[in-house]
Amino acid sequence: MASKHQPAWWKEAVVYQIYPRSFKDGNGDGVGDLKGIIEKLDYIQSLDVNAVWLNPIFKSPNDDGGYDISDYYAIQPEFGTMAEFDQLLEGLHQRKLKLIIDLVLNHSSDEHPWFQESKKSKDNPYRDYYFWRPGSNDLPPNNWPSFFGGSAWQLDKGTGEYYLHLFSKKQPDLNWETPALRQEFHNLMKFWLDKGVDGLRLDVISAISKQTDFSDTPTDDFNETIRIKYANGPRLKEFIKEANEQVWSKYNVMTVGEGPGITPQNALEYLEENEGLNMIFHFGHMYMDQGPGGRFDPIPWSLHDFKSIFKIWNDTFKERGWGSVFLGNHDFPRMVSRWGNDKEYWSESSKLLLTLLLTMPGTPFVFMGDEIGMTNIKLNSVSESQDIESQNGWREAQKKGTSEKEFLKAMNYAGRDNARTPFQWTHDGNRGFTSGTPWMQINPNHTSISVDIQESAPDSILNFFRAMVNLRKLHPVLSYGDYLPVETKVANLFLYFREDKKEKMLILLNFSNELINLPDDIISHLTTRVIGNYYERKTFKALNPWEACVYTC
Ligand code: ISL
Ligand code: CA
Repeated sequence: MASKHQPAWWKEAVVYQIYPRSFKDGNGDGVGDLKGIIEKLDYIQSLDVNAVWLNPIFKSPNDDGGYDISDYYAIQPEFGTMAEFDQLLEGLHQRKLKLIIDLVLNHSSDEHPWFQESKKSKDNPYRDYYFWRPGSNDLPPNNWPSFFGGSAWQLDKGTGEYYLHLFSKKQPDLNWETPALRQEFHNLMKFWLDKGVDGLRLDVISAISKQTDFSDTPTDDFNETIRIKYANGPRLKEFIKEANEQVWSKYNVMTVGEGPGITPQNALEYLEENEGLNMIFHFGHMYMDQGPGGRFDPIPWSLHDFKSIFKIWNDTFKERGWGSVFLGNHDFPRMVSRWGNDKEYWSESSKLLLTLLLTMPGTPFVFMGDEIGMTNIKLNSVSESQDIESQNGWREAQKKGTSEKEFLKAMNYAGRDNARTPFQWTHDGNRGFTSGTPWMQINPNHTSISVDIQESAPDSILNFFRAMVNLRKLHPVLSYGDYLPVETKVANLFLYFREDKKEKMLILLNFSNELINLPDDIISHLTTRVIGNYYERKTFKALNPWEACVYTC
């Protein structure tokens, strides 16, 4: 069946996400920076990826890992200078690599001049760049909870009103109802696109249109509140369409919107050709193991649910729009610790997850470190966390009488620190990341998980990743082909075909520590194995623990 999707670079790209603070320190202050990334351009190119997504690199008090921007036109001084940014962009382009920057337009830092002005008085010209509302009887305007615990409203004594902050109180939400604010952001996007940036990752874009009646949320389920109250606001489509008309349509730019709260039912509304975004990050699988209390209320996940979420989304984008696939990023625990087995089957399950990521429909986004199987880190106290979401989460948990031991368990399972430990370049200490003292402790298992160990080992995760990326490039069916999941009663088996008019491939994944016998009708398809994470298949009739293999049929 011919693909209905028009070809585009970003549909065929494999994107590599870099969290600059933790990738490579180029000046010895223990904090990753642009100079460090420039030093590692040849490594990035050796991965055979096509684009790099940088988490925010703009001036920020760093209350939330740079997602609190105080100057959208300036590089975070800790990360370097605009000259180094230009050098990095040039270095990427010379290697035929594209650059995607991360713009945070739902909120700014409270140290941004706009907010400093806005809070001065009720009639300040910048007052309506943010949302201010009177409370009542010392209570906030409504019951909305922040993503980071507590109320989403903060009282400002200066004018006696509350301002909205869906995230930390140092991240006041911007008011997109104000045309001057939207114009400011159109100018901002043009500035960075004129410099030659190839893509925009738009942070929490699903929340930029607010329901300005600010009525209470009717539910205690946080992810439900995101869906019905924070995301999918009445003017969201309009604001995206306007940005497309005013800016994106004038550039050959890829736009990917981070869309917490966007659903399979409404996603295509935001991806209309020439009106919408090119693609979105959706979170069905990423919230699957979060209970009603959100991240620090973990619940077991099931492969059954995991499979049905992938089916729902792959069906959504079968004819129109375009999907994105990620299994980890800077906001979630390491994929091999969360979905795999980072102990006895650390290598096999890392490779299995990379196989899934790189054989699914949609553009794969690989989080730095997952190509070498970096794992979660075990913090011994909450005070070791450097993530405001965990620190605030602990503050809220204490109010409910949760013990530190209990909270620490949830934090070590689900917290974002897991994804932000320094990249493990060498097996001997911090030297691979920094010549100084790293801003965050490096995972002690760097002695066995590091680039220098894996670079020359033919069966390493790193070299499997390279082979898997290459396989995806050689077989357009893995980008544009149909997705045909195989129904199976076997709980831990994940099987699916990818098919187009020229080719049919079968992907077999065993999400368990046990040997699994394959159904007979599957075995008949097993002609040529093109890649696998076990040297040779001990038996045709079964999959080894955490075995992943791809066959052409
Ligand atoms: O971490 C989450 C809460 O469970 C995610 O849902 C995340 O907060 C949400 O998807 C928005 O993430 C983005 O915006 C945040 C920032 O902290 C995240 O790092 C960023 O990816 C506020 O800017
Ligand atoms: Ca540095």
